[in-house]
Amino acid sequence: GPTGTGTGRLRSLPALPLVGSLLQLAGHPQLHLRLWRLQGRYGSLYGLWMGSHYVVVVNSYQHAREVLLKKGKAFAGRPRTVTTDLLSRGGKDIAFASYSPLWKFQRKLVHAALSMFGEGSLALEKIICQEAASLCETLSAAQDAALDMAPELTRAVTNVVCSLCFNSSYRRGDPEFEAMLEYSQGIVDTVAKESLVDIFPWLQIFPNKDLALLKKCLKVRDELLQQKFTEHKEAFCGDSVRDLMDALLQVRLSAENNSPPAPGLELTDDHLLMTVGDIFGAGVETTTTVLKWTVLYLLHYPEVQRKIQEEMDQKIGLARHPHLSDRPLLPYLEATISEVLRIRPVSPLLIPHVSLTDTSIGEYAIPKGARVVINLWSVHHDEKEWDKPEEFNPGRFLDEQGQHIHSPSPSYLPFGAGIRVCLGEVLAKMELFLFLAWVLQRFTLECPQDQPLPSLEGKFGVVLQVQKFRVKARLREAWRAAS
Ligand code: HEM
Ligand code: PLO
Repeated sequence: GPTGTGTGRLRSLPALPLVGSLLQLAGHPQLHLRLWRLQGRYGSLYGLWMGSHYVVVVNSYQHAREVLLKKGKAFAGRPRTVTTDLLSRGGKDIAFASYSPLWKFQRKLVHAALSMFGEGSLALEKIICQEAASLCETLSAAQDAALDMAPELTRAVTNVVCSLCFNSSYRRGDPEFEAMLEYSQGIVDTVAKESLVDIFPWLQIFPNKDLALLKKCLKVRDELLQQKFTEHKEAFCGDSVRDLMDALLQVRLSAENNSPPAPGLELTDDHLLMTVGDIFGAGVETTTTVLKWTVLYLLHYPEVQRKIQEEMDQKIGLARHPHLSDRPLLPYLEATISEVLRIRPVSPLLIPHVSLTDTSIGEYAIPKGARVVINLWSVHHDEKEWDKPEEFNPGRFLDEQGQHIHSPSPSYLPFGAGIRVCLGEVLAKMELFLFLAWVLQRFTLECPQDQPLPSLEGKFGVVLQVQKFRVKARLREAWRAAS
């Protein structure tokens, strides 16, 4: 039929009163895979009921682009759920707050503060390189041991975000860092994963292990954030802006000086606190996850690792360390990062969107208030768009000469798109490039001899997590000889 008329009736999974379509979804911890497979029976766009909430699932890039870009504003809302309301104090952050004039203002401020500090600033490159050097030292010291790299990768990434947000960093074994690792894991394990309390809010009144864990972790996080915030407010004088926290305090101050905020348009301390919580949380969990996935794929595809190293030896050599300005010189490394972001999207279902008006997707009418889940897993594994989608092949992102990186399909949206596009794309890409370049210039990563290759299966949640695995980081002969 004609498109854009919004008259069609969307196919829906069968639903029962009260539980909705839960029976078809129950018992599937890997929700992204379940929703991907349901396409076989219901087509790429279908509806379902999560308790009393109507959910539309989008599995094709055409519909994803329509929701995110063409009708971005109509779909810029976010649902309120029990767990994300706890995390963000009722949506006072950016990621889990619904669309409003205040949210728009807040997002603009953060964007400005991030460009001022992060992106394009030499200071940030220096911080990342410092952390990369320290990571390499730790790997050197652990020569030939079968090492769980996760804590060291996390510390490196955390220190970058910590410098950026709070102008501080953590040493190895710092108890505050250990506490942070623990609470953040607890939050990732419990928040925004379509758990039963989020589907049936009334379940909160019963004791619930996940909810108790989330509350305990949030208490630790809140104390840590509050302490940083208080320190910054006390030291803040307006003319020296040391970090993102200062930048937010300053832009709030100057906005207020220009004109006192209209009622309801006021950025409270809670708003600033939750915003920094988002940047800090997203900054740590996403980038670390991608680094872990990359290391894991390099163990499975040693020829990819070899090619990255050959490219580096040719273009940079071993006499100096890699810089951000080397990015155009290392297209194969860039392509590898792109391929990791495709094959294991950090955020496999994005964050749910909500329609703010009666609208449509394709020829189907979508009522106001519908939750829209973009299944990025489906979009990145669509056989019509990707040749052998489960195959890890960085080459698909390179042109014929292998010199330039390009997106081979419009079906590639690792950071989302439109009004709700990721705020940290530039920062994340800087970190991924520098950390990987530093490590691979010096080390070859291998699977410990006596162990099977670790599984490539992710664990679904607010980010697609990697299962724990061990690595041997062997100092390269060439590097040894050169130094
Ligand atoms: C949102 C991906 C790193 C901050 C998102 C979304 C995706 C995404 C898919 C959701 C878009 C949507 O709901 O439509 C990624 C990936 C990353 C990454 C793949 C790493 C490779 C970061 C970093 C930061 C960050 C380092 C911190 C500076 C945010 C924020 C949002 C967001 C604040 C919410 C935006 C909004 O709701 O308006 N990201 N992200 N992300 N990201 Fe990232
Ligand atoms: C990660 C655990 C932290 O303790 C809290 C936190 C804050 C922001 C969240 C992040 C977590 C997970 C990844 C999210 C990010 C906002 C945007 C990002 C959801 C829960 C993505 C990939 O969409």
